[in-house]
Amino acid sequence: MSDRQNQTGGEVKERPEIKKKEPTLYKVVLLNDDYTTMEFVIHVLETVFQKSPAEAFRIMMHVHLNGKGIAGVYPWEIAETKVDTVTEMARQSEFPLRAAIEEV
Ligand code: TYC
Repeated sequence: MSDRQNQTGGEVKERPEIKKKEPTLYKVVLLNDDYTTMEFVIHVLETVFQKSPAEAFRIMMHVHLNGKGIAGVYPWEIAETKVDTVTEMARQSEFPLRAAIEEV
């Protein structure tokens, strides 16, 4: 192997492998409706979004009073899976609860 192959043009790469791209994050929001029970929404927040009982109650009341509220913030594929899980849990329990994704 010739020496020339390992020579650069003199440029120096500064930490080229260290810079990491942050994933774009998305909000999963819960939407209010008149029929889903408060208890069910709290259950969803605790099981799908890993909220404490107190935080789940707070978020549920925020959605109830304001129309919508943030359940969590995630990279796209995880946000999509959370929405699918909420939709399927609501369907099985025959509640109209809906979740949506919004850009942060
Ligand atoms: N508004 C519902 C009720 O009074 C409770 C509720 C809260 C429903 C949050 C949906 O995302 C929701 N039973």
